[in-house]
Amino acid sequence: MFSNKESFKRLYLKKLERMCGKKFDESTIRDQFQTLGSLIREHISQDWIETNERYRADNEKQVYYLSIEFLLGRLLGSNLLNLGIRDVVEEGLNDLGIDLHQLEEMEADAGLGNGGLGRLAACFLDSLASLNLPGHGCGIRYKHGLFDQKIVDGYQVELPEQWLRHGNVWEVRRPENAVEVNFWGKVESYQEDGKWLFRHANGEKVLAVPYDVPVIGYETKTVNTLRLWSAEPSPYPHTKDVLQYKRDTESVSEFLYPDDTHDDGKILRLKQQYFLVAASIGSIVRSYRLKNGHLKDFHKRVTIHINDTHPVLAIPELMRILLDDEGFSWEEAWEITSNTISYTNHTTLSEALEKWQISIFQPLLPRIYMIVEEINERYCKELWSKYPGDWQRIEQMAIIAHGLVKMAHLAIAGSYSVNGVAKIHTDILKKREMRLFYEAHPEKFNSKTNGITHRRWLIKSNPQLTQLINDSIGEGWIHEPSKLSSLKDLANDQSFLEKLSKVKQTRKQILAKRIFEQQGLKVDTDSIFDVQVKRLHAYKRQLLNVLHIMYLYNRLKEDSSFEIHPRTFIFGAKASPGYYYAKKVIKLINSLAEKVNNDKDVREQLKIVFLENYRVSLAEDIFPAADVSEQISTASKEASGTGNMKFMMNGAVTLGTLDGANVEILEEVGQENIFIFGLKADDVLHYQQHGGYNSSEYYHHDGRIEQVMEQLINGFFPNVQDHFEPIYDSLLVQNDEYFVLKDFGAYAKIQEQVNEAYLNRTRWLTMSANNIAASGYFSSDRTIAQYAEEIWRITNSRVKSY
Ligand code: 26V
Repeated sequence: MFSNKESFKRLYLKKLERMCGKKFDESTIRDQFQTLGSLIREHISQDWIETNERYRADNEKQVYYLSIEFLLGRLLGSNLLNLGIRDVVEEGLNDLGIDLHQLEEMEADAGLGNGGLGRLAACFLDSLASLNLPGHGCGIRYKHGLFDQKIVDGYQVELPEQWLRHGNVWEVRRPENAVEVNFWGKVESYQEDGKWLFRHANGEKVLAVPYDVPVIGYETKTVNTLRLWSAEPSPYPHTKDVLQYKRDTESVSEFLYPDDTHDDGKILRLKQQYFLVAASIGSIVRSYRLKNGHLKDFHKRVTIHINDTHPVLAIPELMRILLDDEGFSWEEAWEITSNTISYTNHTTLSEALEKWQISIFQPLLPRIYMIVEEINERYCKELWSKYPGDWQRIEQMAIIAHGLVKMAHLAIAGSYSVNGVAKIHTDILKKREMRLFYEAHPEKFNSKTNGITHRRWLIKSNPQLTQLINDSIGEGWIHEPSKLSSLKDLANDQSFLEKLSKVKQTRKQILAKRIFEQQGLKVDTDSIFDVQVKRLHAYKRQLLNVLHIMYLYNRLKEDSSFEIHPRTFIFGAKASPGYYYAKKVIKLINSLAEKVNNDKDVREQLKIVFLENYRVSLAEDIFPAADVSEQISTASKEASGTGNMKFMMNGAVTLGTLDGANVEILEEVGQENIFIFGLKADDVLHYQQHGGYNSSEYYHHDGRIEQVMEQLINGFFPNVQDHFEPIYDSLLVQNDEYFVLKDFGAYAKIQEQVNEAYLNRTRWLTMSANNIAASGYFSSDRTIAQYAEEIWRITNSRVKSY
């Protein structure tokens, strides 16, 4: 069908008429997009069926990746790329007068995630399929993804996201595979063959209906599945108020929760977590049973990975099935379960570690709670025999304590592997947050540094750079990203550097055009594009960046001898709707942008852009255009970061603290190709434990800091007088929890070095080339190969390549 453009055109036109019921001349761009999407889905259906048949026939071990978020973005471009049919399609469409880029713009982002955690899950799916590994995603088909952000008068306004408005061309609804999920009700005990058994009775039933999305591997016949569950009313509702029941059930998969909110007490969030788990495990067990009859060897053929603690109820749910439905003893069930589940931790921030009040948990999930209680009791007993008399330690490690169920403790107790997402992150877990658990089960702990799929984040999003790399070192790096290291030999080759510079310039122009179209702002593509895009959070310290820009502004205004290379500071960030402080920082960035961009004294040198509605599809235009990658979190707080890797792969130079994966970026690229500054993780941990930091000293002893701090409250921002007092207070009254003022001096100094390095054009381009050359390690193919070998113990099955 896609072997040559003539046959593609013929089939495309036929499909369009059949699907849309109109002649091509009358079709809209949306019709044309839908037609292309369904044609591709049909095209891969044979491989999809065969992949599933192969997995069934071979009966090899499978991994199921359970995640409350999958931040997929758009799929048309990456599917065309992975299928190797982009050129044929583009040319065929051109003949018909259709611009493929325009069609791509028709696709809504599948924004079923908040940020790093959800995007990591999406990258992992791409790598699993591309490495021909039997791995499937299980998630929730939220009706509304992460909110759309509008900036009105400098403030963030949230609008409900509507990605399903025009349907989703990639999904296949499979009502025949629906699973019933029970909430509320009570536990009944009964006797059978002299044995006491339990069952969940009078539950409120929610029907989980799967929508399957094909996950297409790169240049391979493997097509894996992402199964997204949608909540619907059961056809037999056992209730009088049917309308209310319908609303209640559908609300379970209606909205993605924005993170950074304190979820404690939000019953709907717990419902979502159990819904995902019960539906996924139900369907995994069903298909396993069909094939194998009994579940005795379940853990030998199935491994279930939980992405953070959100799906941790997989542990008691699997126990419930094994005990109540399959009749295993507790010991047998525990042996199977604890050898099936593996767990990744994604944060050390204590406020982000999930805990649920028993008063919420128990009535909603009575049988599951009973099982968690039993797990807790046995776990505490086991600890007691390991640490006799050390009740303080056991109290700290208990799964249930002080009226709370601690989800991370359950995850560690019930899994065979616990991993952090970067070396430094895993070290901090072992040393601090999870020290007692590491002491008790050192064999479970391991580290898997995150990665990103180079297919989306380089080949698809930056075809210009891809072409240059191919022309320079061949195409071997595409299947083996570590081969990007060959570019090192060209990092001092003037003609290569010239071409690299041209690519960057082209990409800056593309972004500049978008900025102009979106916000009517002209930016200078000869200026340094200095970019910070990520969720807005105090620990990520967008504020440090802003205060430094204020300082530059002051210097430029006051000191006529002060010169810098022109800079465009670009921000993109969503703040959680209830996160007061983060929203203030967004307003501050926009207020500063208005001031700076309209000041004719500085606007040649400084420009600030806040890009509205940061999301995957926008990110694909941002990373390729960046010169400087801002990764300035308070050391120890950012578990890994993955944006840092996307920037690096596109030739931006990192300006960062020794935090998360920045540490490994430094190791890979070498210190002459990165700008590192500020407090180290150990310093931060030391201050947190022993005190000794007084932010007001920095305020009083550094004139630059005093000036910018005063400007937050003295009318410098004329229309928003006093609005930034909360920020001022967080830095002074609350003693600057994230060490912004402490790191200010070091940050300003390293920014001077960035400026200087950029002035030496060859030096800068060499740094940029070295970053691309060293980025292969951060391909998620490497990460997934490590998970497959060291945690899941799965291998790639026999497979045909194209
Ligand atoms: C959640 C919450 C909820 C309560 C209030 C504060 C707070 C702060 C952060 C979070 C997010 C936790 C999970 C998460 O998204 N972690 C991110 O995972 C990425 C993939 O591993 C990693 O690159 C990021 O560094 C990490 O923040």
